[in-house]
Amino acid sequence: MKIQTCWRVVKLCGLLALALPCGAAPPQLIKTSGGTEMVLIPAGTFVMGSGAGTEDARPAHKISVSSFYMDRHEVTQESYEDLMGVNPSKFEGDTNPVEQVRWTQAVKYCNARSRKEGLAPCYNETTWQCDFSAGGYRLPTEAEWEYACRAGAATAYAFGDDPQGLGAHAWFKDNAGRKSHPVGGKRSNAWGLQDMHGNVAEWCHDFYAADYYRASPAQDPQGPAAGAKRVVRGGSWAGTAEKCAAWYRAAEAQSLPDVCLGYDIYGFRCVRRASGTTTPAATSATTRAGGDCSDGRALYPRPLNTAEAHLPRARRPCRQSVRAV
Ligand SMILES: [Ca+2]
Repeated sequence: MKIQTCWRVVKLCGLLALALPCGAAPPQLIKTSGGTEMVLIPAGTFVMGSGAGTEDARPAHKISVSSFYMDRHEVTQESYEDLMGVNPSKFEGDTNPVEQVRWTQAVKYCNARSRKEGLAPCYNETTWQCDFSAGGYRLPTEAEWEYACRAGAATAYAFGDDPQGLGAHAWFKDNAGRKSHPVGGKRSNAWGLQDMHGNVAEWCHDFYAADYYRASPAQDPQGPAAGAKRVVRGGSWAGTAEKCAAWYRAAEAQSLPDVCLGYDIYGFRCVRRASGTTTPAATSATTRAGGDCSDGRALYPRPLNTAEAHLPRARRPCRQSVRAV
């Protein structure tokens, strides 16, 4: 079901109100000048973690999050290669999520995407410090990620508690066939985000600490000041149903040198702040459709034919086939 159709149905049924903070407007879908779909996540308060979860997911605690924009999908291999010039992925496919990316590579992509769109980069690429006041792209905080994954749900998954429903919403161990899949192939959550559960596990900004929830700030927590690992969320094509739960916490060293140690399950998506900013670089897909294709590979159609797919990306044909959203 198309997202706009889905949201229309949800609004008609009056169910969206259950997934939104009181009085909040329905999430808005935009398209950046670089061609990426993002959802404006409304500010709100939710219960993070799980009292029935693993030790590091306890205690469940109330967190407030400011509004922000989040990529509707995991960053694709095409998007990553267009900006970074390489595709490190094991499971190749333009619309598959990029994987085998370290945390440090993910934040460099965030900065590159910011520069391309004329936004102030968030990350210092020497110290890896993040300027949260900058207008550019960054990785979501762990709290932002879980808030967006839940999309108003207090259950283990965005759709409920029963893992039997996970197959319709996620690529995970039971249905993925030991590989990643093109983004957006499973059902959206109530806010229009896809693959938050499964496909590739997603790097978050935060350092990981097992006991962080015991003393977390209640407003926009940004994780511990230091740590040995970074948070990874959502489970992956290799993960069990439990590891795909909204509350489940995983962590990995930000720059392990050996890609054989599991990086083919790690990808990411970007966010950028919404409060105090306009939406520069955001143009509607309706405007983009039929444009001159002068500024982005994202306008390329899928799939390319065999001959086109073997051309270097810069030489692939430019066609106007983007569907308005
Ligand atoms: Ca994911």
